[in-house]
Amino acid sequence: MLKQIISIGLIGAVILVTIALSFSNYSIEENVEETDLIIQGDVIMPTKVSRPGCEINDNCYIPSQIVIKKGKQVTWINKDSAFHSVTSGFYDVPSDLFDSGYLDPSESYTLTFDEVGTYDYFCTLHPWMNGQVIVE
Ligand SMILES: [Cu+2]
Repeated sequence: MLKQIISIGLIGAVILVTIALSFSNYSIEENVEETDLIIQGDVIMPTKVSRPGCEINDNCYIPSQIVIKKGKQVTWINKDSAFHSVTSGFYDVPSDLFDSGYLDPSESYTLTFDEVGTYDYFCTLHPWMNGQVIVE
């Protein structure tokens, strides 16, 4: 009888530890994803995005979505050999908030975002190039 109680207790403890571990693993994965999203840095226009295809994996701008705090800057860098732009809105519906003009290869463009919001942008030369800045 005592053995049964002990073994039931042990099984219960093993189940509890397993549940606790699976929860802790889950929260670690969540943290990694959040860290990936919160990037206080640059957005790159990589090579070959002047041809369609980058939109399939949403990497015409890398990262295509950047989350920053209010008042922070974002710097875009053109690492391609073609011209690109960072222009607010969508190709069909530009929003006139900002426009880098044509960025030469290796040229960069920096904006400061003082207002909370979601800012979509695109490249005026390549309609498939889309990105988003989220200001919190
Ligand atoms: Cu472009």
